[in-house]
Amino acid sequence: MTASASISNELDVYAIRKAFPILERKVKGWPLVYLDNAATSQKPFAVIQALTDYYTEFNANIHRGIHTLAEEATAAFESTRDAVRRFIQAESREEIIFTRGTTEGINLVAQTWGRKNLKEGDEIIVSAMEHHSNIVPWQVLCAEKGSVLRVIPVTGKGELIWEEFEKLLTPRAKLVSIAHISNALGTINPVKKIIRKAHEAGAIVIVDGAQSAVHLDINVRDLNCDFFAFSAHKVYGPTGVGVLYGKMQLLEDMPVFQAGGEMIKEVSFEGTTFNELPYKFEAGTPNIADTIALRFAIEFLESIGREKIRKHEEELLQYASERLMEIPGLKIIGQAAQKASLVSFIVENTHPQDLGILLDNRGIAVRTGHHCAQPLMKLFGIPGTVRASFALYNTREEIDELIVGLEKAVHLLKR
Ligand code: 7TS
Repeated sequence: MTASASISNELDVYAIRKAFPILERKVKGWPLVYLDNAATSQKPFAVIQALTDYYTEFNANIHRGIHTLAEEATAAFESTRDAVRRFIQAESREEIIFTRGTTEGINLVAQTWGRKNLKEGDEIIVSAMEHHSNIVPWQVLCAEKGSVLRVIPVTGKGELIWEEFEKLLTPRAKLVSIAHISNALGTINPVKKIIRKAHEAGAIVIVDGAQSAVHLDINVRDLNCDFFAFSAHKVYGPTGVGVLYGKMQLLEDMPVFQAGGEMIKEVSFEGTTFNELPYKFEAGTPNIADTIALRFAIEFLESIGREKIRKHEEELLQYASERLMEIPGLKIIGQAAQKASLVSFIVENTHPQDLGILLDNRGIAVRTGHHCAQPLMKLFGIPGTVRASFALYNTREEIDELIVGLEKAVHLLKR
């Protein structure tokens, strides 16, 4: 590949690729073409090195030790909180709660804010394009509290039906939990507008930012969301750590989530007082190494610049969408006007899984299946799709490889 083939004058994708050691590897004799970034992104060397540095140089438990290693580990851990605050433009570091990921963040809100504030007959609004982790925690809560789950329908293009959303905003609606970007369709939902409308109706809003934190410049203050959850592993960081942002007042009024060490101020058998924010929600020894490494992922993104990345990913999306249409019988599922850089598709008379296996035989990694969005697949009347999702290190040539792989796979399957 040559630098002149770069699709963007601004982002040097070939230089960026060098920061990701895994992109050097071969799969089944072919150079890896990694197009499963919506599931998890690959990690730059700086993130991998941060993990090694922690374990080789200052592994210690945090917050309680007075020795040097404990102080160094605590400082590194807490510096990630500052980096996250900056990354999502929250007002204060106390509003940044470390979790295991988006799923845990949503469950935390359901089990604390939800348990305290919802009662029988109250309504929770989600959309038809949610990931299971933004459906099931609410179903569990509804079963416990007698609350009701309402669903905003989507159009054939994969956009929310705004009038239906407005109709759902009755005085019974207490909470809206919505994906910023659909992992199955790529739709970017108008969350700022949704938040404004929901607030007018007296409901709070949780934004599931699992897919958006990596693609969009997030400003929780501008969005005015009440909660925002995302996972480190989808923003070039490690697995096993995530973030829940919550507005200070809401977090302060919420009961505790898990109980144990760290989240207490003082314990006695007569009664226990709880720690301040954010520690009130961080019981037990956290995932220290991965949290420390998350800062390096954020700094990596910041060093390149969000705008450059957005432009590059947009070009990839446009190029992939155009080229995919060359495949006879291919249909793109999700044609929203505002889309992130992923394409879900089906090809007539072929099964997504067969296509995925044949692509893997050429080193091309895509996701196939229902993408943890079974209700959405049912709505479209399909068992699943093939999903190619792009990251800042993907190239136009890789999309060409995908097209060749698909042409060959379709030819083989239709024979
Ligand atoms: N919400 C959305 C919109 C997601 O895409 C995902 C993960 C989650 C929540 C859950 O995130 P986790 O980090 O807690 O697991 N999405 C995907 C995917 O599309 N393929 O694999 C995981």
